[in-house]
Amino acid sequence: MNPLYDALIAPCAAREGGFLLRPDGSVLLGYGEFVEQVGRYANALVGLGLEPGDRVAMQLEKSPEMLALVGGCIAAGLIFLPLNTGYPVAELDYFVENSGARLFLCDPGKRDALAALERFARVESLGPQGTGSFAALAAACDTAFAPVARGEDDLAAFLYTSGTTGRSKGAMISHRNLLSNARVLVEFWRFTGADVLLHALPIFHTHGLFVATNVALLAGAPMIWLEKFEVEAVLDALPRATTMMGVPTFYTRLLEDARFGRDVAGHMRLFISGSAPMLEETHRQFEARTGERILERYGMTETNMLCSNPYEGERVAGTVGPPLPGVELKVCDAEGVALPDGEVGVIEVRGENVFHGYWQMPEKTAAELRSDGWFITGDLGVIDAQGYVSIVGRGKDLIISGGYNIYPKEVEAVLDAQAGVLESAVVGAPHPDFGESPVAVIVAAPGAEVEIAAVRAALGEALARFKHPRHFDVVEALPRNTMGKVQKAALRARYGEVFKV
Ligand code: MLC
Ligand code: AMP
Repeated sequence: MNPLYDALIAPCAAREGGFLLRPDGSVLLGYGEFVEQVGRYANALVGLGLEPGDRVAMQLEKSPEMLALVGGCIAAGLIFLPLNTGYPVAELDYFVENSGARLFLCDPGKRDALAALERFARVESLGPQGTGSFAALAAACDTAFAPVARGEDDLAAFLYTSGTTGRSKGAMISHRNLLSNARVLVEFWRFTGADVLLHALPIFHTHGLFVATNVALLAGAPMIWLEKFEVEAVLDALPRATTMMGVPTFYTRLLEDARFGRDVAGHMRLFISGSAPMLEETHRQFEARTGERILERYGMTETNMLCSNPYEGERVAGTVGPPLPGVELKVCDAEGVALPDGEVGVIEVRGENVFHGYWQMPEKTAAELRSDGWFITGDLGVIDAQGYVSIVGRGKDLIISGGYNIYPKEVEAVLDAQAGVLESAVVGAPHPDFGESPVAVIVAAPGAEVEIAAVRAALGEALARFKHPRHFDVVEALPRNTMGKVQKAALRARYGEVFKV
């Protein structure tokens, strides 16, 4: 038994036609080719001496090859660790070292620049169309591979997620976590082999990899495979799709294009949004323009999907719907005691979907995952009389930009280390395209001058581009309360309009 292989990959061998399609409907990768590629990659991974439970880190452009590599890891009983393509080497260092990965795979063009990672792991490259050193190894391998036996609670993936304090944490995700959630979603959202899913999300995160790809594989639904979200390509592909998943920025960008309307979208069975809050106004505009109601759902790296507006019942803008089948959810006080409906509190969740803790961080795990299985999400929510959940804020100090999470602490640490900076505070401000974007508020050291150009350059070395503040301000002092704590709410109010168009 290998739960994910048996449910997601093995059935592909009996499927006809294309698994990944180009926007014009032609086949990019057939189901049969996918299974063969998975087999080859699994043989190559084993050939490198990797053993069940070993970690394989990868920073790869979105490609059929990367999907097959994930499949190869599953088949070989390895734990895969996909990494955002925007991370510079300074961030990659940490992930590869912390995870104890034995193998790191990168794009062939980045191989030399990432040689420093050889301190921690073997480094191989994998590019499109059979390029890269790993592809060469795999080309010499057999396509037949007997999947390594795994139990439901064996780990399948680590996804790194930042925290309010300190470094990123590796969320340990098991076969059961992924499969139970995929099964629920296929049924809840009525996915079948007759669907064609438009896939324009990155595949290094929960949304694009687990929600979209696992659902498509389980349902036997092909995917129109776009390397990234681009309005032009999406408009091109929509007529051949039945469903699409996206972050709110996808939908606001589509609405900005006058060509987007009933003609291109009216035939769609389902549009799903998540990863960040969608404005009620966007829901309304979308319905007025297309006649379709976006189905909004709520999830997290640590838990996969938690809540969803209904497929058939009322989809209520501004809510994320009731908890999904199999997910227990309560809105609590700080001690985890459930509050009455209608009161705002911290959302806690429990179920087969909830992860196994943070890799080698027992204290952080204990602080967020209670011993009775309840996970403290850090999101603030309220449940209405119909059982619909609304996310009304975040207890955690998190900014979500275009569906990517940014923890201010990480950015502040880089800012504080710059010459002439005494201290800094980073807050999110509403942004018309990304939903939210970070603003850096900097206090100069006495007598010093802060050079914003130098600060930007330092950010470029240290952090992925999407985490960079898009507005900087140098001030005399940060607002503080009587306890000396920086009043971020006051800063959010002060900078609330900086990105308004
Ligand atoms: C790219 N950039 C971003 C950005 N994405 N900056 C801030 N926020 C983002 N999300 C940078 C680029 O590096 C570029 O830098 C500049 O912004 C403009 O790029 P762009 O061409 O406008 O961006 P684009 O490449 O089109 O990307 C925007 C996007 C993309 C929204 C299409 O970010 C995206 O696909 N987001 C989806 C994220 C996602 O899948 N999240 C799911 C997480 S799982 P420069 O140097 O040119 O200025 C999760 C759980 C759950 O949250 O519930 O699902
Ligand atoms: P991540 O850690 O990247 O998985 O991001 C998870 C976080 O995204 C959640 O804790 C929420 O704060 C947020 N999120 C996801 N979906 C929604 C949604 N539909 N509405 C509001 N916030 C969301």
